[in-house]
This record gives sequence, structure tokens and C-alpha cells, in this order.
Amino acid sequence: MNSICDMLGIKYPIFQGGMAWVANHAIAAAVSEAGGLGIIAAGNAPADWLREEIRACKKITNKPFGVNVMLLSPYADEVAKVVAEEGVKVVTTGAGNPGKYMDLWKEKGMKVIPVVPSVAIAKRMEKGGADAVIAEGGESGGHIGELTTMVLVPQVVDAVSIPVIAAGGIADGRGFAAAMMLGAEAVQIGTRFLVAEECKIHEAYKERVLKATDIDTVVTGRSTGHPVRGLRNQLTRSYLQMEKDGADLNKLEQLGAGALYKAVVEGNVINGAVMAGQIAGLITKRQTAQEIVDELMLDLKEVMEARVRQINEELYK
Ligand code: TUI
Repeated sequence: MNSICDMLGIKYPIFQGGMAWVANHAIAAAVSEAGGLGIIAAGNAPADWLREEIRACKKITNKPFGVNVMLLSPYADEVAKVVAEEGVKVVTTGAGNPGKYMDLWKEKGMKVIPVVPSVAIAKRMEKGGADAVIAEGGESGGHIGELTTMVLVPQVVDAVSIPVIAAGGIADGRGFAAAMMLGAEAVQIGTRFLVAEECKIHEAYKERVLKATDIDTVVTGRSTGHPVRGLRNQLTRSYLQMEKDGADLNKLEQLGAGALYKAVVEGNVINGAVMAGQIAGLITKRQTAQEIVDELMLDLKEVMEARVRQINEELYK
């Protein structure tokens, strides 16, 4: 059996990305019901909100689901406790080192799977007791590292003995197959789930994702040390201009603060942060989470088999 499916008790090696303000119990439960691993994103939300979301998720599904703890959150300490108290089986982390919560989570028998942007951080997480790591390339939406998925995944696979989940730039069977060929045991997909029927973000956000082309994302915040990828709009233009002009950190943070909420909840896709990955250009249809998961699994098999056939017939004839 696939090591990640085995470890987590899921049917298919597909994680839904823990997208702040986006990934609530509804989409997480739908992905888990479809056989993948749904993930509720704590983002910057208070711990009580998360507790309710976890309970709501358990009402819809008996299948395993995870929680993503965003380590830059002002509520990270309380959120870490709630995740342990509520008996969540899987926790993923982003935007930092989860070291100080490791004992609490491991005592409860939870599986801890940090997102890592480099080999050095992957090794540190393995040493610290992580059960697996998500190697996330800079093609991803949101807060990103420097390396692409193509170069990060095989180097992390070689550097650690725990399973590796690939993230960044994966939205169909071809990307899924490529990630598995790089040595990943599973994939994490964010952007494609933005347009899932069960993903209750503002319609304007979904429309921007559906209409995006290959070159529509930009990275802001490289100068602040918190690079974030999203769809180009008035916000990203102002932000990049201010960075170019050498604006101070406080001013930039003011511009960014609350920007994701503005886009996701209020549908302000002009002055809000429409975080999405570079693969948005490939995403053109709305589907249920079940349809997305089923199609990914079907296409993975087809792509793999067709390529092996082609290679055998053409290169080794
Ligand atoms: O976390 C993400 N993506 C995100 S978080 C987010 S919300 C946000 N809120 C406020 C400020 C910034 C973002 C939107 N998108 N992806 C996982 C990820 N983790 N990407 C990069 C990292 C990362 C970076 C440094 C993980 C570990 C790390 O260093 C660990 C260490 O040892 O310091």
C-alpha cells in the first residue's frame, strides 16, 4: 500500500491544501469523503473558531481529516492546543518551525506533517520527529519558498527517510504523475480545490481563478522576507510599486493586512489578495470535490500507463 495512505488511513494520496480563510470544514469534509485528506486551515483565526470547524467536520465525515496550523498566526499557541484536545489525527504546518508543539502533538499520537521549502528545513523537521514532510515549490499560491517543485521534491526525497508529499503546480493527472515520478508518495493540491462546489469562497474569487492564464500570478513581498503568490490586480501592482520605492515594512504590512479576507469573503478581487498558484491557468471547470479526486486518480493511471507504453514502444524497441 502507499505509505501515506497507510499512515493516515486514507484511500487516495491526495491532500487538499490548508488554505487560510478558504479551507473550512465543508471543503475538508468533502475531500475526505472523496477519499483524499481534507484539511481545515486555521490561518489567522482564533482557536474557538477552529474548535467549531473541527466539530462540524466530524459531523459530516467519519474519515480522517487534518488541520493546518499557520505558524505566523497570533493564535498559533492556542490553535496548537485545540488541535490536540479535539483529537485531530493529522496536523500540517506552514510558514515556520513547529518544533515547540511537537511533544504535545506526538504524545497524542497525532501525525505531524510540516510544509518545507528546502532540504535543510526538511532534515530539521525529520530530526524533530515529523512523520512526513510536504515539499512545497514556489509555484504554489500564498506564502512560498524559493525553489520550484521540480527541483525541491527529488532533493528532499533523497535527503530524508520519511515520506514526502509534493505540492506546488499540481492540478491534474500529469502533474500528479510527475510528482510521483520525482519520488513523492502523495500530492497536495490547493488551487484546483478553490473552484470545488463545496468550497464556499466568494464567486468573484472563483471566476478569477477560472479565467486566469499561465502568466497571471505574481509574487509580492520578496523584499519583506514573506513572499506571497497571487493573481495580479490593483493590490499587487500597488504593493510591488511600494516595494520598488523602498517602502518601510509597516506600510507594506498595512497594505497586506486583511487583504486575503477581503478577496475570499468580500469578493474584492481588485484590492484583496487573490492567492493562487501558477497552475491556475490550467483550471477551467467547476466540479465537486468527489469529481476532482476521481478525475485525478483516473488521469494519474492513464497518464502513467500511456507514457510507459510509449517509452517501451519508441525508446526501447
Ligand atoms: O504557509 C504556506 N502558505 C500560506 S500561509 C498564508 S496566510 C499568511 N498570513 C500572514 C502572513 C503570511 C501568510 C498563505 N499562504 N505555505 C507553507 C509554507 N511554509 N511555505 C513556506 C513555508 C515555510 C517557510 C519557512 C516553512 C518553514 C520555514 O522555516 C522553518 C524554520 O525553520 O524557520
